[in-house]
Amino acid sequence: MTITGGELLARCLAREGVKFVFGLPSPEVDPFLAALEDNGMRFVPIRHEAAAAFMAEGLYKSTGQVAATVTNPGPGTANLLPGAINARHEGVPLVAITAQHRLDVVYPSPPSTFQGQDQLDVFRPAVKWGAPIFSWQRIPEVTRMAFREMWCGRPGPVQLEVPMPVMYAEGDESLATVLEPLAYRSRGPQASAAQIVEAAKLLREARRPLLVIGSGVDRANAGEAVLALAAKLGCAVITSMAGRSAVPQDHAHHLYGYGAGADEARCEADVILALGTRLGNLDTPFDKYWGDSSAQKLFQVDLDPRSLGVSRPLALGIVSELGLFVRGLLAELAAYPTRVNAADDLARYREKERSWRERSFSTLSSYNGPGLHPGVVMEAIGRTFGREAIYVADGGFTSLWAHFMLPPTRARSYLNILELGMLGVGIPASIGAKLGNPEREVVCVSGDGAAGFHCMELQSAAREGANVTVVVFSEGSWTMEVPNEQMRYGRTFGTEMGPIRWDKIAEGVGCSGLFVETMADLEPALNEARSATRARPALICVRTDRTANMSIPPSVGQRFGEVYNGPVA
Ligand SMILES: Cc1ncc(C[n+]2csc(CCOP(=O)(O)OP(=O)(O)O)c2C)c(N)n1
Ligand SMILES: [Mg+2]
Repeated sequence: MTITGGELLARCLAREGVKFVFGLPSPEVDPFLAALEDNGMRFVPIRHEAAAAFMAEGLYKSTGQVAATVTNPGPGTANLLPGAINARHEGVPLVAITAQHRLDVVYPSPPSTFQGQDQLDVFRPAVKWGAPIFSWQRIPEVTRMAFREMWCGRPGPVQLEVPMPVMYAEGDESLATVLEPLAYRSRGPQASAAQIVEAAKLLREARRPLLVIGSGVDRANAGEAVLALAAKLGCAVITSMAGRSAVPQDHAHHLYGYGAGADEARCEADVILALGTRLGNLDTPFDKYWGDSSAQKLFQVDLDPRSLGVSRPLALGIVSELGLFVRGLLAELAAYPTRVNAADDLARYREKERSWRERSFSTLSSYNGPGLHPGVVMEAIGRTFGREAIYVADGGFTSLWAHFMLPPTRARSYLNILELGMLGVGIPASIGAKLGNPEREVVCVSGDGAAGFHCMELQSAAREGANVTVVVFSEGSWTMEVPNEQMRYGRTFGTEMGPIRWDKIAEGVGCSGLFVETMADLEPALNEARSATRARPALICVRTDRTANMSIPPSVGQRFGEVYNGPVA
């Protein structure tokens, strides 16, 4: 039997476990779209191609599943570009299928070509790898190359450029071998036995060991193994901002990265094991927060050698899949007694964190206006939806309040924009998360600046039955940009956005819309949204106060200043 190139491509993606394809239809890709359902895949049309990549991100971060995007030649593929750049920064695997015209008008495309452009060159710096597929016969092979590249090191987007005639070409299916993933690529790097012995020795001999973990642990779903290691070592676990859901934030061994307890733990540690984190700017990897690097041994384990030793000197760097590594380490340490003498240190750090939190957030409980305080609103959201929900945070200061106040979550259940920091990812990412986790509640909390980028995807959500709850912190302002302008110029420019009734926008695209102006109305509205999502997505427009939004703890504000300007003595 003969099959089209589109059908063959669909078979290749299905064999890799792809379940969702985000994008828009066009004649160039119709043979592919026509084959999706029969191959167990769902086509989810979007309202902007960048959002296709953001949906894939929400799906991946919450489930580990890879998705594909499909975009037409020219404009659709151009719109995907920011999505690809973001996926690259966030470490999100993604197969971007960019359609191309017939071969006699491309590479090079003459100026006369409608919607013509050389898309491989446009995408080269944005994707990990990209290639054209010029014949039906090579579809399985080039797709295998793409997946191999995608999973090599830190995951990221790859591009397959498929000209229209290749999609429509027919070939005998018996000539197309579609291999199982493990028939052409490895499971991921694994630490050697000798490296595990060396790592175990470092930890055993440490006076004050410490674990610092990032989003890599969450992606590897290795949080429980890390907690078992912390229990064995009797030490603290600090999560990076992006790795918030790697372990529950209220676990007895956990320390909040920006708190005073974590600062003390890092500065006192003689051996730090960093797992799945690049120790990036947001970790403020300066001696004042980390201690004297010459007196401290840092060892770091990551999927990607490019992430090792980037910002602090290393005593040992190991390239490994994290779950395998931590389980190997636990087996190696099993013969040794659990360290109990570290408990006093841990208790001291935890107490320091508790009093830091009390100092930093004491004004919240007594806050009585004007308007609603975003921190207080976040607490109420957390009380209503609880720790079983998936939270997606977007925005400037608003996302910091989410980070401070939302409840501890399960693994892979707190999604944020902390690698590239791209505003607007939140709403589409929450839709992707909901599609991948239809049985769970998904709540997107968003600044009103961030919400504006992709709020049209609420219509995609309504159409697809992805019944998320979105809470927009509506203060009419790009508030995170205010303090620097005020401090340096004594006035603001460009931060004023004007009022928007987000609930009305939501209603207009088939969602339930709710509007909240007083604290008394908040909890009833949250509950109403919760029940409304049985039928459709819900959006709550909450009138928050922008002065309150700016009142983040001074110690965190200072650190953010240092992210931009370097350490202050
Ligand atoms: C796509 C994009 N454009 C611009 C920025 C720079 N930026 C960072 S925070 C911010 C303000 C965000 O406003 P909002 O989402 O309302 O959050 P708020 O700070 O007001 O809580 C801006 C413009 C960015 N991070 N991403
Ligand atoms: Mg705002």
